[in-house]
Amino acid sequence: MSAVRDLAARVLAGAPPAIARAITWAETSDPRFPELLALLWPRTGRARVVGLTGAPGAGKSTLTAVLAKAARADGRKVGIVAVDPSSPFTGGAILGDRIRMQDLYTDPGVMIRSMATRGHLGGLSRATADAVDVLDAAGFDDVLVETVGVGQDEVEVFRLAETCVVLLTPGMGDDIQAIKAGLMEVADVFVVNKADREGADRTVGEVLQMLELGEHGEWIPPVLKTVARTGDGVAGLRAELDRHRDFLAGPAGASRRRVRTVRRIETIVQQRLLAELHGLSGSEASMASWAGRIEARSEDPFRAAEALLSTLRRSGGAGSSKDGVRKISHLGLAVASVDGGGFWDLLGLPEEHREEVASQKVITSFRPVGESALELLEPTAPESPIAKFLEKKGPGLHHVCLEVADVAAMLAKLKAAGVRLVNETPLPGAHGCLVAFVHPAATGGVLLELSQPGS
Ligand SMILES: Nc1nc2c(ncn2[C@@H]2O[C@H](COP(=O)(O)OP(=O)(O)OP(=O)(O)O)[C@@H](O)[C@H]2O)c(=O)[nH]1
Ligand SMILES: [Mg+2]
Repeated sequence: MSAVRDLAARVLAGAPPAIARAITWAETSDPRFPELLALLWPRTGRARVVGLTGAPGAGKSTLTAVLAKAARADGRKVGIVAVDPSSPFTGGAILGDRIRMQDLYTDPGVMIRSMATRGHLGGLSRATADAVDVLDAAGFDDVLVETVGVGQDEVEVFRLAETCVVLLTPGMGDDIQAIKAGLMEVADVFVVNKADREGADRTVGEVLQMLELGEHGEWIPPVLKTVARTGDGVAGLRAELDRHRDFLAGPAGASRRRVRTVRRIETIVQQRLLAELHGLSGSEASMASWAGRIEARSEDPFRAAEALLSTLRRSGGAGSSKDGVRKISHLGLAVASVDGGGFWDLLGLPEEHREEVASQKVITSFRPVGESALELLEPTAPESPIAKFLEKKGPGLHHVCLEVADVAAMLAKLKAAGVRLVNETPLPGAHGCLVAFVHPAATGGVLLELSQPGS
């Protein structure tokens, strides 16, 4: 079994080290993650995802812990994703009056994971969405996502939850202004936490007033009071979360899910395009020179973006390109001996060229077919990849080879897109070509050779 399949199987079986590793792959944009997610995807979509956001210190972690404990009491498995560098979930454990977070850390039915907020190239929401999917596939019934509701990134993260809870605390009029701007339209439930403090009712009143002025659809966000430290009001909050889940089971939920899925695709496309741009040779210099001209006011940002986009398109988007694919170079057939070619002679496809390729430990025999060719491959040593192939699968189609103009550029592009490669740098092949192989996992099952003709 491949390493990725093996990891997927262990994630699906709920093994904590495997889950942690899979989330690390998501976080670091590991090139194997797309393949992993493809294996996990059919088993996602079952977890209930609730996001909690609010100003630093509003009580998000405390409330998350209380919700997690309540879910555990119902026998549900809980995943917690803390997208928050200062969260107690990242730093260790805190002690509330009644809430012992340590219990969560030692409970095998709970998995707590913090996400670093830096180093995602703007892909924090993508990485978090991926982490949530991993937990979902691993069988966690509830996934709670805690974020500090400040930056744009965090709002994006928050949007990926099915139900978004915004926490406020008494006497935070300014925060309400801020929330109005960014979170108003994504909040499904408002919670005024620390209701043991003075002014909670006034804050509730302010939110209600704001809701009356603002626009909302069919769902009118409820405004609740909680004391996360003691658990007061949490039963009411859970009831509202249930009610919202029921609401989402209807048509409004379907359209909301659709918006979220589309955003998800868009985020990936956006990141891929940027990665491809950065992977183009000379793009860094070109970017810097555009920036210089823009700052000197001889060019403008839109023209720069347009020019860079057309470079990208030329470099391979539509396949019509400098480093793009030109044709099928040949089909590689594994055989015990290249001498038994009578059948191909009968077809009128005589051998044109025979050569030993040391790097692959094979003898190759080329029989041209129009613009392409058949390449018969005979192993020269037991450790030759062809010998192994013959042993495992017997003679037959071994690979498809596409001719590209620039194999290094194509490899860079594939790598940037997270495609699994057998060779990250080109090797010398037959005919003086430069070649590299792409893993069958990336191509739908067939080993793919990329070959750049020798000069
Ligand atoms: N009085 C009172 N204190 C609370 C309540 N809920 C949480 N706290 C306290 O508020 C402090 C911050 O709580 P956290 O749960 O860490 O808040 P947070 O929003 O996760 O904070 P950050 O992750 O740092 O942004 C802690 O000392 C909690 O014990 C509450 O309902 N009443
Ligand atoms: Mg916290």
